[in-house]
Amino acid sequence: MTRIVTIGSAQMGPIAKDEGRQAVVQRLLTMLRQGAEQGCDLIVFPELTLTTFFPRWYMTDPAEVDSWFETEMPNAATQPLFDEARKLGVGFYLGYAEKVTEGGAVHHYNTAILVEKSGEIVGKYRKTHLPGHAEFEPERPFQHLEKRYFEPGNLGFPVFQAFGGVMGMCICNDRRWPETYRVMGMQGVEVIMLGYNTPRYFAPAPGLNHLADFHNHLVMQAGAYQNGAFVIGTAKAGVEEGCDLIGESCIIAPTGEIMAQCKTMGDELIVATCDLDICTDIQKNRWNFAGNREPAYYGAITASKGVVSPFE
Ligand code: CDT
Repeated sequence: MTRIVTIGSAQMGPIAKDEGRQAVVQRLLTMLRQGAEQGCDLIVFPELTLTTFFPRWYMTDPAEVDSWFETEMPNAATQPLFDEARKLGVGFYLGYAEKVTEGGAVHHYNTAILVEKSGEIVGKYRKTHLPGHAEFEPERPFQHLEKRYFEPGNLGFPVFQAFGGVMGMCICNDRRWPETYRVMGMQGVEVIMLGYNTPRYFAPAPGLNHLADFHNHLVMQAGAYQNGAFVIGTAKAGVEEGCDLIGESCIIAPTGEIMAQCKTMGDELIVATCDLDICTDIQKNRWNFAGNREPAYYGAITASKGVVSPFE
């Protein structure tokens, strides 16, 4: 029996600061329906899909900060997306800002969920590698305050049995870290979904700006090949509230090859037919982790957070 999953990457153009969640959900519904027409089983939406990328603004009023977060999912604004998914039989990955009370304390996470064709939530991931800074930095043309508004995720990198395969998620900056892919690779992941909001201007090292698109694909293609998994990368693209976000959303095969790529900087759906048995072939016959890895020598990866020089 073949394991074919038809997957869409639903890139979004900019979301204005005053664009309400209901209007955004209408845009998502349009692409969900396009996906159904093109035979999609699953559609991947971007990071923080429901609003503009609010961490670019410094806020001190907790109520204002909380206005960007969802306290339940689905909720009134997103219920139509879940209803349409069930009606059409098309699942989705959705990124959003999550406010939750757990263990008697309030937490804020940059979260993604996986929703099956039934409309049920079958997986949740909370962003681990938070980029940016926690305090106002006046020298920046725009802020990137993810370290102020979110805690690092507390779920690790779980994988889920869904859509006939082994599914994993990460979010934006996570894609730059090889550990993200490998921890899922060690669980036999077959499809890694990720949404991103990537400003073309990187304040800490602007000399890298002209390579932003290259680095985007470089890390995702490497992660796909090295773990024998499909990687679906979905951008929020274009000039959003004056901030230029890269696009080039894509669907990458377990060989590392790009199967489909967005051509615009707006709302655009790309689709690829993904044969999950290609993952099995590459995982078993190219890599065979059990036969070839040497974990006794990998301890430095988890022993410390930063570099430990053997020369000091
Ligand atoms: N959203 C997100 O994680 N963006 C980062 C860029 C952060 S620049 C401070 C990324 O890796 O694309």
